[in-house]
Amino acid sequence: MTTIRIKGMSCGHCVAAVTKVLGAIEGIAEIKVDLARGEATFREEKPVDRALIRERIAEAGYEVDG
Ligand SMILES: [Cu+2]
Repeated sequence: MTTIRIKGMSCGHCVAAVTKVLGAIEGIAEIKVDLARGEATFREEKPVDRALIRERIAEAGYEVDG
């Protein structure tokens, strides 16, 4: 599993939005977003470009940290 830190999530709506964004990226599966930890964990069915993840998360109004 892969874990990334995401800044800017503050409620269940944010969790749903981030989950949806990640779910729309080909190769990402089994997404779990932890609001309290500010983290998203998922399985990569194939290598996924980190820059793409960063870009899509930013488009939704959040920031991948690190
Ligand atoms: Cu929110």
